[in-house]
Amino acid sequence: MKIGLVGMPESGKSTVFGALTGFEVATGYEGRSSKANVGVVKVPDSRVDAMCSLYDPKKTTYAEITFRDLPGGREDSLDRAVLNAMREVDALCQVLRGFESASGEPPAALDEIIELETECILADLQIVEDRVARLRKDRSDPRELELLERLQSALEAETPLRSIGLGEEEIRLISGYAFLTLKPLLLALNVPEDSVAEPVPDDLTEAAAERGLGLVALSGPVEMDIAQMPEEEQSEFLESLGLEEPASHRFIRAAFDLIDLISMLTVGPDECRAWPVPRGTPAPRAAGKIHSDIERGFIRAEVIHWEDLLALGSESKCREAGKLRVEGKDYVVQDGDVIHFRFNV
Ligand SMILES: Nc1nc2c(ncn2[C@@H]2O[C@H](COP(=O)(O)OP(=O)(O)OP(=O)(O)O)[C@@H](O)[C@H]2O)c(=O)[nH]1
Ligand SMILES: [Mg+2]
Repeated sequence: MKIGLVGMPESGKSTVFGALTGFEVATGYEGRSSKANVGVVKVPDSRVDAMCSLYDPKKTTYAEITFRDLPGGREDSLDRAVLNAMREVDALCQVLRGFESASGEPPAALDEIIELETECILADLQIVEDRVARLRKDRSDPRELELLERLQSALEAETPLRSIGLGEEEIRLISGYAFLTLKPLLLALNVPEDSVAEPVPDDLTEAAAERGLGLVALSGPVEMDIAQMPEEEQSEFLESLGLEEPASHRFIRAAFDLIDLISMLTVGPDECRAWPVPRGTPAPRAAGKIHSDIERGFIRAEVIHWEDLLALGSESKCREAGKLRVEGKDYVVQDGDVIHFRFNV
């Protein structure tokens, strides 16, 4: 799953990318190359940590997501190459400049939200108009034409496609177009280091709520410092700020939630691990994430909710207490399920 960091030039995308990945990346003028940075990030998960406290496993594996730091484009707008790179990712995070720019411009995050939205709407509209014109001419697919005409009126009314309540089947039908305004979007306000503890301005909270978008505030440079501290120092530093965890952790989890994945857990003395699976996945297909043999020979899934396992302390205690469920092939895996799959080889 790939998530693209997008936004206006100099909004701090590369700085935020560095904070998330711990990579040293070029920022500012040096970062202005056309090459995109790519990095894999572990999704912090307190459920995995809790399982590790029970099993003390040799190995711990978290879910992962891939971030791409996309270039910002021209001085004041996004060019076509950037828009095309945005089409290739599964979800978008828009980094908003919350600090005064090098040339002394005050932050204008609300304008940035509206500008990116407008550019994405125009880009999608162009695709829809071209396709509608073609379908009207050759009359090959009346069903698609009808749907695209609906999309066209929404876009003409400046509504992003993610807000018009498309059904699953409709989304499948148009998936090939990779519409930008249909991609899940998360807003990340990159605030100055001295205002990390301040609340997000009301106009931004409202703009996010109106659009049904998530909004996380973080300071790229502060998060980068935290990411590079030794662990003990990290918790002391966070405590001194009155924070329980780095903002980057909240941001990564919010980004993970964007792509509609849930996590099932596997546990044992060898490994405790989170496995991302799409919401709604039946048990055998989820088992196939671990190994195709387990899917093929699937017999049953033994399922404990991670909180029950943590509270009771062992699988046998859960079994005694009736907290271990035996589920068949129609069972739909739930977020936080600890699962043992039984299978024939
Ligand atoms: N004061 C301050 N400066 C920041 C902050 N975040 C980034 N900067 C600076 O702003 C400039 C732009 O940051 P980048 O991370 O390169 O921004 P970008 O969005 O990747 O820029 P482009 O890729 O050129 O579009 C750099 O000089 C950063 O050091 C911040 O939170 N506070
Ligand atoms: Mg950059």
